[in-house]
Amino acid sequence: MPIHIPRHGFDHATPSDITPRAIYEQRRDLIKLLAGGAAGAVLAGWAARDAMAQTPRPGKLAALPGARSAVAGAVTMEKLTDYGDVTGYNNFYEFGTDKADPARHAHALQTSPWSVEIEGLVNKPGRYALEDLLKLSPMEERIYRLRCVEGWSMVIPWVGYSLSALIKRVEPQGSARYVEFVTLADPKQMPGLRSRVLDWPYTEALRLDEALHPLTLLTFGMYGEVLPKQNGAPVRLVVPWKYGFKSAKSIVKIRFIEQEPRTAWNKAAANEYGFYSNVNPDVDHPRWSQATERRIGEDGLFAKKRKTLLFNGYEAQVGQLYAGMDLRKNY
Ligand SMILES: Nc1nc2c(c(=O)[nH]1)N[C@H]1C(S)=C(S)[C@@H](COP(=O)(O)O)O[C@H]1N2
Ligand SMILES: [Mo]
Repeated sequence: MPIHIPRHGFDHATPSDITPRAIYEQRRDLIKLLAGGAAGAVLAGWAARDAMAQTPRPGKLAALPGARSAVAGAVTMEKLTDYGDVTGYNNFYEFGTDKADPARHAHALQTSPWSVEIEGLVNKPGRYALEDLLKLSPMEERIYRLRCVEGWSMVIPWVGYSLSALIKRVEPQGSARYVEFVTLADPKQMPGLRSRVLDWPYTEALRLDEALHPLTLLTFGMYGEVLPKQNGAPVRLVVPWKYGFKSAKSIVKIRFIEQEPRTAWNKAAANEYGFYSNVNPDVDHPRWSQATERRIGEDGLFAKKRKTLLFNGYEAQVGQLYAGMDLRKNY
């Protein structure tokens, strides 16, 4: 039975919040140490429960707990965005362009059975069943900021593991330079495909070193549960230092290629959506500034604005990937 934690106990990352977290981490380390011993099974159970205790579980979908991630930059102490906002205010154009459309229409999405085809320049191509992907590496919880190109942001506790675990498993060949993500495009399930707003299927891509970066999360859940359909069930990407549209939802194919591919948004408006799309307050979108953002749920819809951070605040972790590159040209 999941233990119930009152929401407000976790909503505000105040200094008084930080001490219990530190104690909690020490306890986890202790549990890990002890878990090797005879009482291992019981203690592992406690550890799993501890992981759950980090984040309030909404109790709406199947549980998918993840242990606190050890990856640097995986946790922000900012207040989590309300689950209702994270599941009610979405971009998922396959279900319509209005922010409320995905929550309204995504229930039609069949997420089981599901598989992801791995193809292109790898030694181990093939169709990977979702069940096998779920077991490929231990689940971690990562609290990441998601910064949408339109100027809003959220803070979400995602559950998944580094995409690098899967990439290493399929053994990219030396010529593989880019990783492309192809998402589901089924007109029977997705009413938004009737509109020509994008060239379906929605595709995205990363340079191989970006895809291998430990922060790049192959994501199966959020808030301790499997992903809601409007958030990209059953498997999506989350690339926290890039604008949200790089984080492709409902992935059906991962392709290893040599040349930088066009992406769905790049095809729609190349001057507005470059290949890199790293969050950058100094490079404006042609039609609006990127210097600030509004945090969903904070002080009303159009109230206070926050300063947008270079690489969405993950510069220490990912800045090196772009050393020597002109970020104005490679936007
Ligand atoms: N397949 C697909 N993936 C997608 C999109 C989409 O329209 N289709 N929208 C992107 C955009 S613009 C953003 S900001 C994020 C939003 O993710 P969220 O709704 O879980 O917050 O998903 C991204 N992934
Ligand atoms: Mo977005």
